[in-house]
Order: sequence, then C-alpha cells, then structure tokens
Amino acid sequence: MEHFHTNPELNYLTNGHSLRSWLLTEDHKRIAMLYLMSVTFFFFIGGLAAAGVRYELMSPAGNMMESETYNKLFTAHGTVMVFLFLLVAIPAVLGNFLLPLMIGARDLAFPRLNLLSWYLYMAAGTCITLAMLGGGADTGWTFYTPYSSMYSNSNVSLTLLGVFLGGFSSITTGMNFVVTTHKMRAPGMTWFRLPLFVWGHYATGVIMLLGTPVVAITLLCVIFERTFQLPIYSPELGGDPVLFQHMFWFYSHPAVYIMILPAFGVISEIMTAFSRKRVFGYHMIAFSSLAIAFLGFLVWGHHMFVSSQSMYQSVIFSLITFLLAVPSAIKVWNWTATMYKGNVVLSGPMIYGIGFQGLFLVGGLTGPFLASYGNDVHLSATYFVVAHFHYVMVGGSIMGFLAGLHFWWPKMTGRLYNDTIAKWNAMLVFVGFNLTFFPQFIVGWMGMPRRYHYYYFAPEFTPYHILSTMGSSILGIGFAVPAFYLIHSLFKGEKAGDNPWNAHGLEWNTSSPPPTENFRYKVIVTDDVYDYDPVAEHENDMLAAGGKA
Ligand code: HEM
Ligand SMILES: [Cu+2]
Repeated sequence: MEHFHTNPELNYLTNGHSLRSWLLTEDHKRIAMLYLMSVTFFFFIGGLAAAGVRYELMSPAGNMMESETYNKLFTAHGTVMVFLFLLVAIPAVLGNFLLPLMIGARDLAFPRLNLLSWYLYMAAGTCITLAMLGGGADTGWTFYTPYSSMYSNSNVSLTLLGVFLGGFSSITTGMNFVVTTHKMRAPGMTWFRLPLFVWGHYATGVIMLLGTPVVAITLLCVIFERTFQLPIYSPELGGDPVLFQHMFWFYSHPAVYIMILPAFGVISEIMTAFSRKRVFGYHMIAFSSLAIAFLGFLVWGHHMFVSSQSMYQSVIFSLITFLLAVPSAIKVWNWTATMYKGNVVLSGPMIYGIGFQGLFLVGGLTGPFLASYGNDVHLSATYFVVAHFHYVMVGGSIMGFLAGLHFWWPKMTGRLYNDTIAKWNAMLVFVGFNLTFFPQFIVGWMGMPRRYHYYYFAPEFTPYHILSTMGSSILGIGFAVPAFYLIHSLFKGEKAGDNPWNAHGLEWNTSSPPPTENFRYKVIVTDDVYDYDPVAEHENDMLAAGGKA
C-alpha cells in the first residue's frame, strides 16, 4: 500500500486559511466552493428580478411599473439566470468538485485554467451587474437583432461583454472536463467504469467546447455592429437579422443540454445510491448523453418556426427534434427501472431527485408539443413556452443542483444537515414549483403572450397569474430555506464520516472533507462502479489494491 506523506489532520478546507490561499488556489475543490458562493449570490439577484416580474403580472393593467422597467427586469432575470446560474451551477460547483474525485485523479488536468475560469466568471458577473446598475438592458436574454444591434438605447454592449466573458469561462471548464476524463483516470478506471455523473459532464464538456465559441462570436458581432455600425445583422446596413437567430440558437439549443446533462448525471448517481441497486441500463444512459450532445447541434431551427424559414426546413428541424426526445426518455425510463424493486430510501437528496423526475417529465413531455411545427406556430412566444422551459430548466437544473448539493454536502463539508427538514423542503419546492408554472401552460395555451407587462385585453388570464405569483412566493421560500439549514450544518452539524449514505463510488472512499490531494493512497480501480447487488457487496471493492484501512 502506497501512502502519500501528508498531514492526516489537514483537509482541503483547513489547508491554509488566508484569503490569498483561497483566491489563488489551484485546488478544484476550493474553486468549486468559490463557485458555490458566487452562483448562490447571482441566483439571489436573478430571483429578485423574477419577483418583480411576477408581482407586476398579478393585475392585468400593468400599472406597477413602466413597460421599460419591466423589460429590463425580465432581461436581467433571464440573463443572470441563464448565463450566471444555470450554465454554471452544476458543472462548475459539483462537476469541479467531484469529477477528479470520481475518477481517482488528484485534480483537473489544468488547475490554473480552472482558477482562470472562475475569474472570467466573476468578470462576467461584474459586467452584467454593472450594466444592470447602470440602467439595465431591455432586449431579453436572447438579444434578438436588429433590436439589440440598432434600436435599443440600453446597456446592451456591457451586458453582452459579460456574456462573452462568461462564454470563455465555460469553454475553459469544458476543456478541463474533456481532457481530464481522457487523461487523468486512475489505473483500472476504464471508460465503462466511469460513473454516469462523469459521462454527463464529459458530454457537457464537449458541448461547451464546440458550441460556446459560436455564441461568443455571434454576440461580439452585435457589439461591433452597435459600436462601429458594421453591417452584420441589421437590414438597414445590409445585414441579416435571421443570421443572428441561426447563430444564436446553434449554440443556445445545445446550451439547454449544458444545463440539463449535468443534472442527469446527478440524478443517475442518486437513483442508484438510494435504490441500493445497480443502475439499470448503464450503457444506454452513458450513450444517450453522447447522443444528446450530438443531436443537440442539429435542432436549433425549432426555435425559428416563425422566423420565415422555409416550410421544408421547419419540417426537417421538427423531425430531428422529435428524435432528440428519445435519449432523454431513455434516461427517465432507466431511472424508473432502477428504482423498481430496489430498496428505495427516501432521504432528502432522494426526494429532491424524485421531484426532479416529476418536473422534468412534464417539461420533457411538453417539448414535442412545441416541436410539432404547426402547433408551435400557435404556441411560439406564449407562456406555454415559458412554462416548458421553466419545467426543464428550473425543474431540471435547479432541482438537480439541489439534489446533488444535498447528496454530496457531507462529502464537501464533512457535516450532516437535518435530513427531515431537507425532505419537507424538497416537497415544498415541488409544490411551489407546480403552482408557479403549471398555470402558465394553461394561460399560454389560451394565448397569453410572452414578455408583455399587461394583459388588459384579456382579464380572464388574471387568476392564472395570481396563482403563479403565489406559487413563486412559496418557491422563493423553498429556495431560501436550504441556505439556512446547510449553513447551520457547517457549525452545528454532526460529523459526516467518509460515507454517510453508504454509497458506492471513489469519492466515498476518501475522507470527508477530502485532503487537498484527494486520496491519501494510490487509487487502483478493480471493479465496476455500481456494485449494489447484495451478492457483490464486499468491503471497499473498488479499492481492492490499497484501499483505506
Ligand atoms: C432536455 C431538456 C430541455 C431543456 C433544458 C429545454 C429548454 C428549452 C428552453 C430554454 C426553451 C426556450 C428558449 C427561449 O427562450 O425561447 C425551449 C424551447 C423549446 N423546446 Fe425545449 N428543452 C428541453 C427539452 C425539449 C424537448 C425534449 C423538446 C422536444 C422534443 C423540446 C422542444 C422545444 C421547442 C420546439 C422549443 C421552442 C418553442 C418556441 O420558441 O416556440 N425541448 N426549450
Ligand atoms: Cu431548442
């Protein structure tokens, strides 16, 4: 057994207390913690803006604020949530923390690049926040031209600069994940022993690398057009506004998978751990991540059914979009099959995980309604779309993030939180969520347009909006409560021990919190990752050669 010579008292949190040791850290676990604090902060800002939008919509008259203020609020909400939270939260916090641990590596392949990616993220957040404080942008998070390039007199360029910098942060993270998965696996960690969490992050990394440069260039061109009147997107100058939509959605459809694939990875781990059963269809789940990453690049035109693209083009995009539903459905089926006849343990993380599945199912099943070309001509730009993407993105990414954060919190901090409160809170989030977004399907189907700050022409929409605003208040509480019990656990929580859930996977074989070098012994993997079958339950199977004492 080969031990590394380190002080056994020290872990990554206690190894250096100065601000400098945090701000210049190259430890992927500390960088994950920096990200956790920053994404939480931006989630709070994005949430405040959402509250403004929701309260405005309580009455049909739209008299709480000017339409311009409303436009700036939903732009702030969308921009912050998408670019500073959803695209970042799971990969940069949980992925950063866990990917090296799960493959038995000491760190990511490029630790300094990882630190740089956090600084780029903070620069992005600073630009977007300054743009908001300086009066805000009013274009919506999609920045459609020629409005964003020619007409808007708001802080579009600074906001775009922020998104651009955030893009580079995303590219460096993706590069780190892809290279690390290829090059840093411990001996014996073959591709088909990789945890599904790693597969999900690998596929995400590929999308980040291939897709993000496109949106970065697209948005840079808007800045150039605004600043130098270069003819790119504006018809007055000889440009083409539909070109913007093609380039934007070529990235932004795959980007929705940057938001959801990491969550899929989280849920796969949680389903198998709390069903105490080998995950059903491991290979299918792994390959469906790659299929999603690939097909995701072929469907962007389903955002453009009403953009004047040719009917034949739309039909093809519609078809491929339907195909893309298959790999997502495979995952949901396989998680269900994993729970089937398992010994399901209803812990806090598991309730969040099951909640994820319920919400994602509704989001996923409403996708095909939108993918049907003819149907979408009616639904496009209504609240039906708003409900759909909130079910998949909030229900998917945020529930997935909460599920994962609860699952790995004891590993990250070494402390246990109150699991009973966590369970009840997970149910509160589920209820608040449905109350917020389900009425939006109905009112959207009835014709409520997206991005309007009033609807005096249709007072019959009012009850749906009131329900939705009530739900969002419950949801807001549901998002705030974990901050309290998790922070409380840091000071008062019981010591977690290495493996409080009795789960499998390399990360549970090192101490909680892990030492800076991740493992105090040399990792050699000799067995499959999800050996939950009772017959195959040996002690420390994964670490047969040189496991911890
Ligand atoms: C897997 C997770 C999914 C995520 C994260 C997701 C996310 C989103 C988002 C963010 C939008 C709105 C974009 C905007 O602001 O305009 C959207 C729209 C759309 N989604 Fe999804 N979606 C998912 C699954 C699906 C599936 C499975 C389908 C179809 C089979 C689908 C079909 C569509 C269509 C056609 C639109 C465009 C609607 C319109 O603009 O009229 N989505 N989705
Ligand atoms: Cu799409």
